[in-house]
Amino acid sequence: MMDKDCLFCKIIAGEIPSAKVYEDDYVYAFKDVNPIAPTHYLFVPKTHICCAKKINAENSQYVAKIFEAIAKTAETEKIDSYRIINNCGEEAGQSVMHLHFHMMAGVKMGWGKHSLG
Ligand code: DGP
Repeated sequence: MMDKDCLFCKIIAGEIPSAKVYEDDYVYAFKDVNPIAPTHYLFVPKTHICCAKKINAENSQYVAKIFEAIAKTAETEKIDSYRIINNCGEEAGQSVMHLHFHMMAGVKMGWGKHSLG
């Protein structure tokens, strides 16, 4: 089910243009408009799920398909090392309320308290 007022549903439907990097029956992926790494893609389910909080037994297949899609994309584009991030909720940095996983690569990444906030 799509949500007619959702930005990413409109991108999936082609109503708003995007730079597609991957697509199958379950998943659409495109370049983040505001990249924070040399490679920065967004992987989204082709159904409206607002956020990780709403993943359940009925829709978790989409999450599995997204991780398959990320692995395929990495293989095709020969991306050996990458980070996958999901922001859930406003304080965690979620700004678009359609479940999405950031795939980022191409830079040495830090880890630890200093990467938050
Ligand atoms: P988050 O902050 O985790 O909700 O990530 C949302 C991301 O979506 C953010 O990195 C910028 C990206 N974004 C927002 N609007 C658009 C858009 O219209 N097109 C594309 N390609 N990316 C967008």
